[in-house]
Amino acid sequence: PPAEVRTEGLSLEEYDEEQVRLMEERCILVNPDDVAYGEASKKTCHLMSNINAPKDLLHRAFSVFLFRPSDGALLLQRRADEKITFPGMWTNTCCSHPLSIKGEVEEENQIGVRRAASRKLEHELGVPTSSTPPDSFTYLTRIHYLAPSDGLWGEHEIDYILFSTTPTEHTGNPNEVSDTRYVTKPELQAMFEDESNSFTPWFKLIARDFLFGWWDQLLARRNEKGEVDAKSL
Ligand code: DMA
Ligand code: MN
Repeated sequence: PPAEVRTEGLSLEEYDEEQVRLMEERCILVNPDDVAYGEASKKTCHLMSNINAPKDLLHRAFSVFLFRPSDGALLLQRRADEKITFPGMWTNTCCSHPLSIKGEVEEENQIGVRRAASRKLEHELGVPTSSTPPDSFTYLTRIHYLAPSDGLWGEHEIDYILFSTTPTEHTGNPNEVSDTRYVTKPELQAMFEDESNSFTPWFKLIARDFLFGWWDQLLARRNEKGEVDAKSL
């Protein structure tokens, strides 16, 4: 195999070619206070051998929750089987990383993370970036979590949680997403109770600790037409 897939003594030749290519993206390394101090490849950042002590590698990420404005249903995606980490699992609308590139390393008003969210909503779900300008996202909080995927791979992130109620259409990029579904709160509860579904660990964590409370507030603040607006949070 070519040299670039043999780095760190690990062959990626068994994996999807496009997903292997994306492993060369440059993520932003941060300390537990989210102070950026460098960059490393997506591959380096997601190997458990680098996440575990003593390396303790931690990087910056975001999780978008897109709600349909007309009724407040949440758009879920199922990760493609091609994904190297957490394949085939149901999760929130879109997750990824701000990259160590001009524009996405900027921190004021979470602008870099907002730009990355807009970029990836288009890449994964075909949402035009024109419908997701940076100020269309409501930043709620950031969480620090660690979750192994399969022993070799995992996540260790400071994850910025963004809500959006921007009106939009979507289509799944099949290399990223194998299914999408709008769910109401009770429909999501029922999905969680059905043991045949698998969910990403960060989605389960965010749902348990934050999502349902904020979703209640979103629905409680509907306007006279019954529409939800993430800016009301
Ligand atoms: C990484 O998501 C970000 C979080 C919050 C888990 P991902 O694995 O979907 O990233 P990407 O789409 O860049 O592969
Ligand atoms: Mn990550």
